[in-house]
Amino acid sequence: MSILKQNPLPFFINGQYISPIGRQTFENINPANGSLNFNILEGNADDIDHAVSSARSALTGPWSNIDIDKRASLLHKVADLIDNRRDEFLRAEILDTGKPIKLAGHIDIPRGAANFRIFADIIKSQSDETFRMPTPDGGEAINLTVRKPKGIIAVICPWNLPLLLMTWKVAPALACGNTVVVKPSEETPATATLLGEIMNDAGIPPGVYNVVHGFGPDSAGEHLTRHPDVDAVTFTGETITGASIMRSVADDIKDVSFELGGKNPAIIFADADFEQAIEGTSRSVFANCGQVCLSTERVYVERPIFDRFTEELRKCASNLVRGDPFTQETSLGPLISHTHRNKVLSYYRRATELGANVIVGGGAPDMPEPWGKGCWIEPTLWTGLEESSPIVKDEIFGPCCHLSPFDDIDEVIGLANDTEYGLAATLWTQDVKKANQVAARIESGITWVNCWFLRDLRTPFGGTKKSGIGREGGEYSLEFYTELQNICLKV
Ligand code: NAD
Ligand code: 6OD
Repeated sequence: MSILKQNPLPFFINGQYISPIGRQTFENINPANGSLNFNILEGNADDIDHAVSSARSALTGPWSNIDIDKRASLLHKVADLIDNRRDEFLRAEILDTGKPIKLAGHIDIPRGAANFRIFADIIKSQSDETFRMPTPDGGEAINLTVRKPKGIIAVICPWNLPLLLMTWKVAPALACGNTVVVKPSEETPATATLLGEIMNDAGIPPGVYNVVHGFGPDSAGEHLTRHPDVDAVTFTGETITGASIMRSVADDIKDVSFELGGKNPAIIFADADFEQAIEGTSRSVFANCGQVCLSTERVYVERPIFDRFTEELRKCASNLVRGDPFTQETSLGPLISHTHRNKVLSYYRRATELGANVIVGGGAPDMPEPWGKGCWIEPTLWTGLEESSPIVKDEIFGPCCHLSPFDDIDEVIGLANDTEYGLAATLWTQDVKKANQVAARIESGITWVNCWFLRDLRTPFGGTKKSGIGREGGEYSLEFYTELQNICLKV
């Protein structure tokens, strides 16, 4: 029987699925049709303690005895096993999120496996640094700078790209010799749970990878970040949650890596390849129903092409196909939950109250059965709002954006940067010199030119301002997942 059929959904601790007696449970629904996916066990402080002590035993025991070559080959095995069970992971991710199979099959699951391969290869290519220096007595000393595992890493994950974003933290953590306790989002527990079986089948020692379910405040998430034996916390989620986690770790001075929210601008210059700019902007606004931290929510279009661009983007929104996430034709899934839909709809209503021109959408569609109880929403475009309006300032995390015209470069750079976030930006122009000059002045962790969501896994990823702390990706992940030690040998 698949572990995902176990009711309630268990934790994975010390290499075993466990269901402690007396825990509360909570429900998780399929956002496409509102049906019950799972009852899930909610972890308490004892469960976190159990997971952390298992992680500590593995860290100081079997995992520390496995050399880098063997570690890397185990991680390759994990990747291969995810590939072998691709359809199971795909189904689990789609039931949890409602995202279209075209997207999950192309991005989420393959990238989840690829994360293990890339970090396995990176760790094998690392070497320690040495610095020779003279000593006062005429001799010599050798400084050996080595990377050591940081210890037990708490991995707190969001629901929008569950496997992809979790493995992007778990893979480098394990590659560097750490052990992890993962707290998946309460909305998307499935793939993290399934990964436990893969870890066992790959031969990863018990306790290296642990999963405890639950919520954030006063639940598994907060117990984990506050646990005194956790060495560092890597978190992807909302900025306000990041602030709260920062307070939780303050007393123990734990290291944090934060990937937080965004309010990402796209700038469309009149000299852009129009078709490409429309296609790319449409994807960046509507992919994953706008629930990507890198989604575009503010579009600035050079005035001569503003009306035409707005009209073509409207057509793209109108052509999106809602429906069964398991069919290839579906291009727009539901939002993750009714709670999130209520939040997005409150922004839709606010936009109208503030006098926005609603170019398309603005509400929730009537869906035919069996989708009637799902969390569906209309893709929505607005124009005409003040830059200071909450629609233009707040991260909405839905399939929507506001479009404004601009007249010159300094003006649009000012508008793009006028946000408390700084995660991503997208420029569309055929003038390479202009692209280069504008990109350098944009305050964001990543700026795409004539593309979107294209990222070599070896590159650094992260945000400026309230979009995050630190960079993860490729060798940059080693900064967070290892502790540098300098050993000075007088020879
Ligand atoms: P969220 O902050 O609500 O929750 C994320 C995780 O944190 C969940 O597992 C939740 O249970 C846990 N959590 C909540 N409060 C906690 C607390 N006090 N202590 C410990 N854990 C706690 O985020 P979400 O709604 O799941 O995800 C959407 C958000 O994530 C958006 O803001 C989006 O921009 C952001 N995001 C950012 C990136 C990035 O790379 N920058 C990537 C994906 C998502
Ligand atoms: O896959 C990636 O490169 C990445 N950083 C994805 C982030 C998605 C945020 O929602």
